[in-house]
Amino acid sequence: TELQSNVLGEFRLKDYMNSKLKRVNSALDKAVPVKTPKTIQEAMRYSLLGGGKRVRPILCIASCELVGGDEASAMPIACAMEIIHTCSLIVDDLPCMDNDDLRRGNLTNHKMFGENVAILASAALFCLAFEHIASKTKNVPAERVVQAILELGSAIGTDGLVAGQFADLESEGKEVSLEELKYIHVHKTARLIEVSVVCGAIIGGGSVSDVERLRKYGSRIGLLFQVVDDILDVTQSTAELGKTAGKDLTSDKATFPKLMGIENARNFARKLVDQAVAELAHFDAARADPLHHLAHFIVDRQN
Ligand code: GRG
Repeated sequence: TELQSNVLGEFRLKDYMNSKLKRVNSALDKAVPVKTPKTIQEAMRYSLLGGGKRVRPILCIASCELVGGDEASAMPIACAMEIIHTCSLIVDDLPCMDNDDLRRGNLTNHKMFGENVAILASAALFCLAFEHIASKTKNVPAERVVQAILELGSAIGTDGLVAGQFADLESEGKEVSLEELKYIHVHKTARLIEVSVVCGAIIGGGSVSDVERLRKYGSRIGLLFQVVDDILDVTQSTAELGKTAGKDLTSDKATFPKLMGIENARNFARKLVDQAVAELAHFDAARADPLHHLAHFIVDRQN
């Protein structure tokens, strides 16, 4: 396995991520079989299987393995993270929200299937996520599964994703403070990443203190993810200036570089990655390699 080769030699994140990605994609493919109503199933599959880095499921599995669990136990809930993520992207792209035509280089779900189908596909994906955890998780004590479902539910509702999206909507056209911007992204982006790590640790049988350390790790890399996204928006739109100007230059959306300056945003990103990695110091170093490198992957990524 990836961990064994890691103990023997140098850890290769690319190989690790690619092998996890393949198995996550194959599990996701099986999670939504083509059946009736065909249009809804097709719309669900269209958004779920149309690319994406699969960062959340990979983090979930890596966290489970860090505390001694195995990939198979975490796979159903790891898939649920990607299913919920996809569902939130479909909603976020709708005309009544961000009104986007493109997602992951393809037409958005409502552009492809119409708004009515997109909403139904999103609702169906949402239900599927929980059904999938309950029906497909094997050889894990039921208390762990229930605890993980509780964590997931509370991370995406009014204490999580929905709260972040709502704060984002309400901030439109207004001056946003750094505190408000953090609130938006802690809820909108960080909580799903955090809960992916937390649920992996719970399913894998991590102790309470392991879970809490990994929760901190997850919250830092979750926020880091958005800070880096904002930095990439600036650097990539500057690089592409003249071709297709990036979002950051064409909208007055608040971003970390805008509110704190690009250098401070970079420093903030470094601070978050350091804080995240510090939480891993309590674990066996070789076992923590995947999460260690994943944190650096998030800060170094180019898309
Ligand atoms: C219906 C669950 C649900 C929520 C409703 C719409 C909404 C509330 C929340 C939207 C949250 C949102 C769109 C957050 C942005 C998250 C984000 C950073 C997306 C980009 O993630 P990547 O880079 O994308 O992981 P890929 O394409 O690689 O998956």
